[in-house]
Amino acid sequence: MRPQQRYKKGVNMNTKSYYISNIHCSHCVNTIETELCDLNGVHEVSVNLETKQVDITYELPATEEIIIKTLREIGYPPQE
Ligand SMILES: [Cu+2]
Repeated sequence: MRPQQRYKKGVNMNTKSYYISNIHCSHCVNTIETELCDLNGVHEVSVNLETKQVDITYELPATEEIIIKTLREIGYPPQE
């Protein structure tokens, strides 16, 4: 059985996970969350300090390209 979709609204809702090796403290977590949540179309950002994993739920006008570009600009280049 397929898992239920978390969001009914937004047919093009996507969730992507990235590994960001230089996340090292709560300041990094806050910076990433704040900057990504500011992007139009980003619905949810979850940063795990232990695993250095960032989960991002988004839809248009946010795109993977914009998210990656933003992360690079703020000094946290992601590895998928
Ligand atoms: Cu830090």
